Amino acid sequence: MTVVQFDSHPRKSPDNWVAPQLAVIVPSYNERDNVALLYDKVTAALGATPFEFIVVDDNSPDGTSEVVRDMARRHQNVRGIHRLGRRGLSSAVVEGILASAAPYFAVIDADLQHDETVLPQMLEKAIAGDHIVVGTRYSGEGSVGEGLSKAREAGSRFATKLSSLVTGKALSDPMSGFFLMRRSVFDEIAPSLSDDGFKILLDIIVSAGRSRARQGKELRIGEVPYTFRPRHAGESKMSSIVVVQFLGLIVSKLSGGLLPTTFLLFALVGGLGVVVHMGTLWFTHEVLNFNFVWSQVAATLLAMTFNFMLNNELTYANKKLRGWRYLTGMLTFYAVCSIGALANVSVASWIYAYDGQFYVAGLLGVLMSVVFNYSVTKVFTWR
Ligand SMILES: Nc1nc2c(ncn2[C@@H]2O[C@H](COP(=O)(O)OP(=O)(O)O)[C@@H](O)[C@H]2O)c(=O)[nH]1
Ligand SMILES: [Mg+2]
Repeated sequence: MTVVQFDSHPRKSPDNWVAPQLAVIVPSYNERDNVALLYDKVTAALGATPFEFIVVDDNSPDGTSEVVRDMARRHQNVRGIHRLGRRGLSSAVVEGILASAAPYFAVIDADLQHDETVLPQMLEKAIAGDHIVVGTRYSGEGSVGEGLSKAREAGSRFATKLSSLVTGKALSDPMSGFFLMRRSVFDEIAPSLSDDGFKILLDIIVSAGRSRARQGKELRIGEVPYTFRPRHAGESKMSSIVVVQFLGLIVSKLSGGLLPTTFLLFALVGGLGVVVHMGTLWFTHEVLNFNFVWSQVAATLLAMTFNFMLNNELTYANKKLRGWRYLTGMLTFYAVCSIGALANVSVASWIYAYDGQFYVAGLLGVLMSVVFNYSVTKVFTWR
């Protein structure tokens, strides 16, 4: 009988296995030159605390996942989650947390902007009773340091004010991407987190606050200041699109989650589409002297195309269609919007016959088609 040789270096039985106390979750996109360095720094910072290191990479073109696999061959506490066909910071973080096993987890950026040496202090605070411990860039000794440009610093302060509005807590840095928390608290709220966007902490604080309030308990949040560093290698993925998505998240949370962020962005894009439509109509009809029907056709086509492209970039940035699917997506979008327009006209006429006020009927018709277009394209276009 032949014995199958799996490996030239047979594995030892895991007698010396120590369960991790902390899971370090690292979302990454094009961070090839940062992840290994971060691992070494975290290892040094955590000393004897057993931890697992989970990198969630969205198929970075620079090959971050290969680097992570190589690290995992050399260190038993490293694992990579390699996601295909998906993009997005929040969903990456959620997936990494759910794949971990430790009773506490920390989320830290791969680019070395967050100071890993405060991790033990954050863990101590969580063990002592805080539900969430936030690494903060502003209060106490922490400062923005050299990490943010002036414009981003101002934007960040404004966002901080806005967020205290939705969280109802005076936190110094709710925009932080650096935090540590108890896994059990996260599990309570995981299903209610929105998986699009860049600002997962804000979402967690709002959801955990509500969940604990329902149980008549308080959410205890601790803060540990640190100096924000400049990014090590590579580029930032933060963009103006992220800012608009963030404002969408704020309004969505103010509505108690009733209006999803994607719906708000979809409606915003629709509003801009009306402007494009009226502009084109004016230009083709008044300037080019097309007859009204052709002007209206041109305006409708242009506005739908504009809406499709903008929704693909902004509303569904995490599910962006490309290549062949971009074309089929555009066709389904046209089809759905045409039915939406019919629904709009019939609902509006029906209400008009009943109520007789043109603006009430007109607005309800528009609302009807926005809700229709949103719900149907969510299923058929951006699946
Ligand atoms: N998995 C994943 N990670 C991301 C994505 N976008 C950003 N990241 C990671 O999230 C962290 C923060 O992003 P960064 O671009 O540095 O944002 P900034 O610090 O606000 O400029 C970094 O570790 C990025 O690699 C994404 O779409 N998917
Ligand atoms: Mg960064």
